[in-house]
Amino acid sequence: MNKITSEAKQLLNRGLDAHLRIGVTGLSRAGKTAFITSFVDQLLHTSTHDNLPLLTASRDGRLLGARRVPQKNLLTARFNLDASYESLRATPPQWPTPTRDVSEIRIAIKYKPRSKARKLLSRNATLYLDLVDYPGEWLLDLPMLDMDFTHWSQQQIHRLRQIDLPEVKAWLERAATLDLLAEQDDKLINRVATEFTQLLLSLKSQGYQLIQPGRFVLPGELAEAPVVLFFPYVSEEKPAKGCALSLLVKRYQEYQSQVIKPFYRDYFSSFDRQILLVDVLTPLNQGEHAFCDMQIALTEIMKSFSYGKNGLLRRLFSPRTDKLLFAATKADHITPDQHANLNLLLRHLVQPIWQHVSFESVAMECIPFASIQSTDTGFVEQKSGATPVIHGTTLEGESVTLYPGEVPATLPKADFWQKQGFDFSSFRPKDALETQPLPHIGMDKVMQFLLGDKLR
Ligand SMILES: Nc1nc2c(ncn2[C@@H]2O[C@H](COP(=O)(O)OP(=O)(O)OP(=O)(O)O)[C@@H](O)[C@H]2O)c(=O)[nH]1
Ligand SMILES: [Mg+2]
Repeated sequence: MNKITSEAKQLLNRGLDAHLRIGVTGLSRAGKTAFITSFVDQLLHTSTHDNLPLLTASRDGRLLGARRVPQKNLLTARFNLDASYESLRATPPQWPTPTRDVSEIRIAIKYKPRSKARKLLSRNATLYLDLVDYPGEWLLDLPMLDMDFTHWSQQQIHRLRQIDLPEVKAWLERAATLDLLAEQDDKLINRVATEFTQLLLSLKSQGYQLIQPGRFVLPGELAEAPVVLFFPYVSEEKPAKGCALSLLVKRYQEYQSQVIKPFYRDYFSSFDRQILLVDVLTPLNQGEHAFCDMQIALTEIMKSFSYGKNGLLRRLFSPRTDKLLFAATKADHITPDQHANLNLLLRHLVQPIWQHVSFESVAMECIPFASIQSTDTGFVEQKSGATPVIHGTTLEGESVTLYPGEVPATLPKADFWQKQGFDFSSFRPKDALETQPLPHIGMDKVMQFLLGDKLR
């Protein structure tokens, strides 16, 4: 009894355990908005539906209900749940529109505690949950904190030279004609920087994910500010005061101190837990260049999670994340027999971080799932026996039944790309009723990992 009372006292004093701040990230179109919408929707319905059997508190009937409450952080935009619902409940249903900035939503979850200590305090307990949606692209900027302008420029130009596209060549040739040591004019810099941003946007639209600086393509409120108007430029000589190159260097340094650092300080280091959403299937379908690029971008992103004692992040800020989930999204695009392969492939992709980085008691897991299931699964009889299929409505409104193919269980080799055996279509969400929770695959497993222990 004494032990329980002292635990109860601790809980009272800490009070903190009743709050959980979860960072939701992923590259563009990874499925963050769909995820947060479904996460909240599942919680709002859990007292009336058996929609989360793998979330222990829900299975045990201890979740009493959930509701949206005003967020604490007044400086961040509110996650627009109503807009998402509006799209999903439109006729025909549509996916929510792309988002470009940080936003958050707070949910209060009321539950019956199982832990004796908590029961002593109260019969019902409340967990306040903040879900913060932020673009994974912003994590790609972390390595820039460790590089000066010259080093960064060398690396960028080297990277760009490896991309075989006419627009990249044209920009590199143009940049090579500039003499920024002689030039004083900031108009020229602004013009070339705008062209550089256009180039990054064009790369992004062609499936390239490794875009740096990340804010150039997702500037949020910084659009057109001088701090996002610079570009890589290599010079043998040191710039004299007042020349155009010194201006570039200054803007780069401002970007480091006024854009990258505040993001890590104000957001990243405040997350208790993080989920990194990875859309493995779209690049798998787009081909080798898209897949390799996603793999490199993911490796860069994961550097943000390597808190190791001497890691850059640990030195600058002290992140407090104790759980990190890698989740393969949109698993409703493949047949259930391929989910295990999708998970294995994700494991291979995140291997560099899993293996080499000391996580200092950060628990990790990989899960394949679908936030909003837009297909049904079944079998069709063929001569060779029953073949698993998925059935859904394409974005163009066509009803299709197909076997999308096998997901490779390891990183695909050259022969996979030659065969290109993967047939991926985008599906429209199913009709959604207000009274029913959104259909999902494995959201309960995701939730159990992220907050199951906080609902005991
Ligand atoms: N079938 C299926 N498609 C999904 C799912 N989640 C997301 N999608 C698809 O992926 C697209 C992008 O999803 P979003 O949730 O908007 O992705 P995001 O990460 O918020 O994208 P940005 O805000 O643009 O960075 C959607 O428009 C859907 O086409 C899912 O669970 N199932
Ligand atoms: Mg979004």
